[in-house]
Parts: sequence; C-alpha cells; structure tokens
Amino acid sequence: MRFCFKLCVFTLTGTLSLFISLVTREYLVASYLRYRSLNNPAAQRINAMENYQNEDYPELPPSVSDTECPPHPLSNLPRPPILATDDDILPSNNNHHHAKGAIVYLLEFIDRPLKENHREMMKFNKSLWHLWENFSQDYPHYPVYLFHEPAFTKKYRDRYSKTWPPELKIHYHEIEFRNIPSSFSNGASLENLGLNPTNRRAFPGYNNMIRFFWKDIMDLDIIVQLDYFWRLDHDSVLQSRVGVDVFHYMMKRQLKYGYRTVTTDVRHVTNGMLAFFDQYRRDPQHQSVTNGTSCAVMSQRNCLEIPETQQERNEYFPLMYYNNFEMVHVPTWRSKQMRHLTDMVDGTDMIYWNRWGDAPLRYYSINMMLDVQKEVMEWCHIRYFHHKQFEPLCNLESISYHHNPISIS
Ligand SMILES: Nc1nc2c(ncn2[C@@H]2O[C@H](COP(=O)(O)OP(=O)(O)O)[C@@H](O)[C@H]2O)c(=O)[nH]1
Ligand SMILES: [Mg+2]
Repeated sequence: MRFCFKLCVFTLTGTLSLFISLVTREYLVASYLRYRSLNNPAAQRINAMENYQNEDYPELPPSVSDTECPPHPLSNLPRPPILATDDDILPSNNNHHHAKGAIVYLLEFIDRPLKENHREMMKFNKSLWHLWENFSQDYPHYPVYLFHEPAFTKKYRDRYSKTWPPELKIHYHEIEFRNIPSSFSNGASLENLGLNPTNRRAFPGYNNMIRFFWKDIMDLDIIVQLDYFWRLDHDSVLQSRVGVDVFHYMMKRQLKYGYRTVTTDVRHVTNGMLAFFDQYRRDPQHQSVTNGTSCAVMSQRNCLEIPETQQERNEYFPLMYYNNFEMVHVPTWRSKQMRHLTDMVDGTDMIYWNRWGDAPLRYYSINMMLDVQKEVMEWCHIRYFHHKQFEPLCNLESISYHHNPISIS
C-alpha cells in the first residue's frame, strides 16, 4: 500500500515537472521569437512609422456627406454606362489630334534558368495577342514599350518577337535597376534583418520592379514625352474588345488615372503604410495636385478611410488599385506635389524593408492627391484576367449619330 502510494506520488511529481519544463520551454521559445520579431531592423522601421500621434496634427476637416462620397471602391454593383462619342471610338487619323500614349510592359527575363524565363514569356505572348485582338488592331498607332533587363538580349528578342502579333509597334527599352538601399549592405541575412517570407522570396527583383513603377519610370525620356502610359503586366489578359481609344477618352476629359478594379492587399506587406499616409495627409504643408487644396481636404472629399488607432490599422486590409492594369497621366505624376509624396515614400525604403507594393501606394496617394470623382476613371466595361477573372460591371455605349445610346460592348 505504502509502496503504491510512493509510486503514485513519484509518477505525479515526475509528470508535473515534465509538464512545467515543457510549458517553460514553450514560453521561452515564444518570448525569444517575439523578441526577435520586434527587435530586428525591419520591425524597428515599422515601429518608427507607427509611432506618431495624430493629436500632434490639426484635426482633419469634416468629411463630405455619405451621399457625396464616391461609390465604395469594393462594391460589385453595376456601374452606369461609359458614354463614348464618335471621336472617342474611331481610330484617329492624321488630321485628328490624339493623345500621346503608349502601352508599357516590364518583362521578367532575368539571369536564371531559361525554363523559368520561358514560362513567363509564354504568358506574355498570350497577353500581347489579346492586346492586339482587343485594342491595338483598332488603335494601331499606340506603340508598346517593352522594358527589360540586360538578360533579354537581341538573340532572345529576335527569337520571341517572331511569335508576337507582327503589326504591333514594339519598342525595346533596356533598363538596369538601381542599387538597393545602402542600409541592406551590411551582409546580414534577409531573415535576420526581419524581412517577411513573401518579401524574402523575390528580393530584390520584385522590390526593384515596384520602385520602377512607383518612381523611376516617371523620369525616363521616352515616358516624359507622353501624356499617358497604360501599364499592363506580362500576365494581364484583356478578354473583351476595349472599343474606345482609352488615351483619347481620358485626355479629352482631363482624367488623371484609369484603373480596371480595386481590391485589398495583405497586411504583412503593408505594415506602417496606413500610418505613413495618415501622417502625410494630416500635415498642413502637404498639398494635393489641385492648387490650393490640401491633402487633408482632398482625402476627406474622397471619403478616404484610414483607421485612427494602430490596433485598428493592424486589423484593416488596405485597399489597392489593381495596377497590373493602370493608365497614368504622366504630367500629374511629374507635378511638384505628387513628386514630393513619391520621394517621401521612396525615402522610407519600405518598398524594400516591408515590400510595400506600388498598388496600395497608388491607391492611398491618389486618394489624397486627386479628386477621385472627377479625375479617376474606372474602365469597368472590360473583361479582364489577372490571376483571376474580372467580369464587366458596366457597358460602353456609343452616343454618336444615334438619338438613343447603343451598347457596343
Ligand atoms: N525585369 C524584371 N521584371 C519583373 C521582376 N519581377 C516582376 N517583374 C515584372 O513586373 C510585373 C509584375 O510582376 P508579377 O510577377 O506579374 O507580379 P504580380 O502581378 O504581383 O503577381 C510583371 O510584368 C513582371 O514581368 C524582376 O525581377 N525583373
Ligand atoms: Mg502580374
């Protein structure tokens, strides 16, 4: 009996000590991981972004009433038709003034096994044929600018171009990406620097691509000469006839930005971004592109939502113009006000430290820089594919020669 009792006490004590040591170990590991996740160069930069008090800035001006706000960008409700006149639809001829525009792609043909490049080139081939079928054959004077790194040599250009629509006006532009920010050059591994796994996977190529579309492209000679560029990704597919000269349409109406759809981004590549933009818009020095209108006033006019507290921001999915399809008015992006914001974002190096993407950056910058209802165009009539299917949410209607509009999409 006494033996049994001793055995039970012994077993119980043993189990309890094992349990306690396991829990302690778990706790220590979790504390260490937490310490590491908060005390690395990337996390310190994110914390610095979040570390501002909105009470240090003047109150935001009152927002417009709900009925005056633009429709919610994520709404899937049908939109009013896009109304196009003859001169918007007909291909321009020499007598007819048309916008200076170009379609731009950046090709990921880089120093890596040819098989991997080839897979992306096959997607690009499909993208080009759909562009030709659904837009360029109707408006052939707009060239296609292909930006590429040095690895896409003449040998490959000649080889691949044989498979592309022969009448497309393709211009090649070789680019070399600038060096990554000097703060990365201390030899530490990306993991130890605190980069998230998504960021580590394609670092720094993907980040270079983001900075290219965010900033560098706006200074290239061939871009500076344009009114608009229309960016498509190598894996963008226009699936229905565009039916309108999108460049001319936007120019005639003084539109500054065109997009196909809005969606949400994930949080781990947007840490600190909402805090950055909230701080930016609250600073009374910061002006929108419209002279005399501050970013604070413009963002309230657009009913731009940025949660007030850090905790709310951490639980919020930032919005983004899905800018694998976007039309950019070049002079607007070269204006003093836009450039100030662009440079400030670039100066944070968060495109590298957290993989801030140009898509959410476009959304928040546009919503404090432009009057969305007057200057931003949703090309909702186009059936579009990029990673997933986007069905049209509106029709294109011709209002020329006909008393009643006719649908042409
Ligand atoms: N030259 C070059 N282009 C890139 C690189 N990474 C992405 N791109 C291009 O940038 C665009 C966006 O990249 P993609 O892989 O489609 O990203 P996703 O749309 O976010 O899935 C594509 O047209 C790619 O060809 C890179 O490292 N180098
Ligand atoms: Mg893509």
